[in-house]
Amino acid sequence: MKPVKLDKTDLKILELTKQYISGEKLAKILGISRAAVWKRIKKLEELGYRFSHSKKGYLLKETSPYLLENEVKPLLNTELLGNEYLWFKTVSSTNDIGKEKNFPEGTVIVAEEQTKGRGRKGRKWVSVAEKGLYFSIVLKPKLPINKILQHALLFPLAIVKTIEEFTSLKPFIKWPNDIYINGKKVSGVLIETEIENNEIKKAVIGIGINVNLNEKDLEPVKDIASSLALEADIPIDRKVFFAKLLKNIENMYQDFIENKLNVVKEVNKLLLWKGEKVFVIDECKVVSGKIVGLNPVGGLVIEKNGKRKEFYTGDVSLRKQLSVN
Ligand code: BT5
Repeated sequence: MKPVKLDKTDLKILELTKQYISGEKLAKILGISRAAVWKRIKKLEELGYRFSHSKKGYLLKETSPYLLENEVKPLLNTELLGNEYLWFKTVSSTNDIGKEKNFPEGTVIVAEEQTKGRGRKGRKWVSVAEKGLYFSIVLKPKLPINKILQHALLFPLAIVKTIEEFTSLKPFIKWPNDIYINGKKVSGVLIETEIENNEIKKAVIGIGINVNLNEKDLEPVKDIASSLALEADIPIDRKVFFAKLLKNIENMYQDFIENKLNVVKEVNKLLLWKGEKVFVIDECKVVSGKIVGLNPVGGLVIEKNGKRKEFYTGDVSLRKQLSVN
């Protein structure tokens, strides 16, 4: 699988076809044959652009709905995230790509569709083509391992902030990595890290967000999942949302690295099921209790009969609806 990028000639075609232009004239300006022009138009159509072809020539009628670099970059005002930007129409999992090579920090890998999208512990992530956001970011934070959990909580926090900026919805964070709206999951984060000398050497942050999925799309996870569009009752512009989210992640990441953001405090305010009775499943061990909040390093604190227990990994479910995947 290779990432797809438009080259200068493709971009020039998009520019020149904003008005009707004949194939002959296009070929002349671009210094290529008419057959080559036709081939490129075909390629652009496969990438979601729509042209009208008539006696007058070509006219760009619709821009691509895909999160291609040339579509997203003009909306993006980040310094680090997206400097290296890889777009795939289909991929097994964007995290697999992120782990493959030594990409520079800030590399963003995005796909319209994943054939093997995954959650934690090998669980499946439903990735319906062109309707969600499926992407990974490569970071090299050089943080000590006791900050791993706080670093991980940063991403759900940035997702919540972006949803709040975009809609009037009230998202919550289900510790440690899910976003819930009105009791349903709309997003999940999968972080895969390489540790060396007790430091995070590389982290691949995989983010899945149900942006414009409808009920039928969510059939495999019905009853537990929803999408931003379903909850907000309006379609969401994926390109603008994505650019905003990357900016929020970058800002929060930089603030966190510079000790200017107390992630635990912020996530504590957004914690799902605080004060409610839950089960925590951690490596086959099931513990029940009431959620108290987070401890200073981001671990989940549960209380039962006056005794407190702290968790650093695991899955939380409400006592009344225990679900083990
Ligand atoms: C997660 O795992 O929630 C992490 C999901 C991360 C997905 C992104 S997409 C880009 C990158 N590339 C990847 O391959 N993955 C990342 P976990 O907490 O283990 O939750 C998985 C569970 O969520 C599943 O077992 C289902 O119950 C549920 N689920 C699956 N697909 C869903 C969806 N689209 N929306 C809501 N819930 C879903």
